[in-house]
Amino acid sequence: MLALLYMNNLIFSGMQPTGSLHLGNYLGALKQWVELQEQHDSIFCIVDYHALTIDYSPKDLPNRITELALDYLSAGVDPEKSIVFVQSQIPEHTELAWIFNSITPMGELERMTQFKEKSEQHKQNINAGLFTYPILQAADILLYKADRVPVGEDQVQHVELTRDIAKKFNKTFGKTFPETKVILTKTARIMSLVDPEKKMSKSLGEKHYIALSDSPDAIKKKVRSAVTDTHGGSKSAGVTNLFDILEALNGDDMVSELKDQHKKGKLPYKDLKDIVANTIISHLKPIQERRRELEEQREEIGEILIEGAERAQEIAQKTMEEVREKVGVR
Ligand code: AQP
Repeated sequence: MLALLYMNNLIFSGMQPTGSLHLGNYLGALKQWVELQEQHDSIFCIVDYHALTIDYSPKDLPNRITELALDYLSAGVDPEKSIVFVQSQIPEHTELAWIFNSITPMGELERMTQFKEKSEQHKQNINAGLFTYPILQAADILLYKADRVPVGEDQVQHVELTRDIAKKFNKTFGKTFPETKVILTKTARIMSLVDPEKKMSKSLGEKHYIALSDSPDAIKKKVRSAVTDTHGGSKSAGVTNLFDILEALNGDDMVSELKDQHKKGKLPYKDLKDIVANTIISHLKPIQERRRELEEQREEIGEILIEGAERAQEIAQKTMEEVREKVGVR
């Protein structure tokens, strides 16, 4: 159990409960969370307030939160080793976000690529929350004084902003927060199977991603239809993506041999795709089995999240006492 002390080399990360997780979420973030928790104190959050910034169903949200918790645990996040909790259970997240709102220049937020992309995708609902999303994210991270944030490449800009906010706060009010850094995997950006110039993403549609819950047949079908020779060049973005997926799941050795065969023209795309599909299937099998077991114990998921929130709030309250004092709102 955590004492009322900040932890060294603390890891913090989170995901939104916005639907089923895909291979990009897994290889960019979740897989490394599971590895990192063995060496570091770790906090993994379900960031439900972030999910309110795009159209969603209030009726479905509680179930989505449970589903995401199931995804975390079945992938190997261990609540005995890490704190797992739901963001909205701890009001200090939004309290700190408000304070950060008041020190973050509008111009910094206007530069954020995710805001530009999401504004394009959700033209009917460009709300202020979507704009200030990275400030809430900075509050999520800094509330726990986290040193490292394991995320995919698309989130690097937000973590850089978190660092800028920490520096600005420290300069204005005195040293309080660490200058948090990102931890990326070697393949921090998994691309869409159909449009390999874009990152694998739920909102592109089902054919673009492998869901962690996809059946072996669905995986084979999706990988077989993956785009390969888009530019007719020696190695297209689609082929690179298939090798990246293999490397992330299987390590370097096997992949360098296959790359060699590919270079020599001895690896037909059909064979490469079969290897990729089978590798994904065998990697996801134990995760899917574990998920089926955990689905039988849904009430325990609620208890894990309550206990996680209690542990997280001890730290959050301590930070906010310090922050309130420093900004003069005691
Ligand atoms: N394609 C990707 N490659 C590597 N990492 C990725 N992540 C997301 N896509 C890729 C990482 O997954 C974590 C989850 O972040 P999120 O909850 O904010 O989900 P998201 O990025 O919004 O996921 P989608 O599929 O892209 O959702 P939509 O389409 O709804 O916007 C983060 O660490 C992220 O970097």
